[in-house]
Amino acid sequence: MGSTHSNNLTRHDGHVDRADRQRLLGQKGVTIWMTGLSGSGKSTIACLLEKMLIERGRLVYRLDGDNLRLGLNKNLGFSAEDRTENIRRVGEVAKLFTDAGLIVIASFISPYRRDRDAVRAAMGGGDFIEVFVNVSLAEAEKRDPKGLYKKARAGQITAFTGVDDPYEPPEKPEIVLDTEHASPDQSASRVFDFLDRGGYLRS
Ligand code: ADX
Repeated sequence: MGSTHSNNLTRHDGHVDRADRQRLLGQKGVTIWMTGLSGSGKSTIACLLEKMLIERGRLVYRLDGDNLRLGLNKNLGFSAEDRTENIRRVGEVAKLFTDAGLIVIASFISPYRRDRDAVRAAMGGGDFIEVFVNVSLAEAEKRDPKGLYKKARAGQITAFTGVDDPYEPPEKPEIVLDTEHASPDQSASRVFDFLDRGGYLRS
């Protein structure tokens, strides 16, 4: 590895730690990782959950695929390599925000199991809650909120997840949301209850 890479570095701890920040905020840092097809409802549920948590007086921050691809990840496309790098970077951001004591809601297609598992492995036990936002391809395609499935079927977008690119569902997610049969509000409430019961909403 060349000299521009991570050689000769020493971690430097300050005088304040995560427990101090969590006490200050009255909550526990955690990352809620929502994975699923485009059009599954990830962003809709994330926004509702964010609102519920703010109304409860909790500090939450949303990381969303489309949004981060406009900034931090604007140099990445949709090849398998770029998706892996997208998730790696976002995972590192989520880890930092979790250490800051925030409740992070990350919504990314994150189609590869190994990429999601790598984020989980990098985070502390209980810090990563995987939420499978489950919908059939037929239903996602029927919703097609951004008109992207139509474009993918017409060959105007290639490597579109579910059409001509893979999606690997989680094997052991903490939560499965069935967005074909539950409303976005019901799905957001389920995640909220999981956090509440798990003690994340107090320090
Ligand atoms: S991921 O696969 O790397 O996790 P991410 O969640 O960041 O994807 O971004 C997905 C969003 O990018 C979709 O919601 C859609 O709006 C847009 N998009 C554009 N091209 C593609 C594509 N080929 N496959 C999937 N999503 C795409």
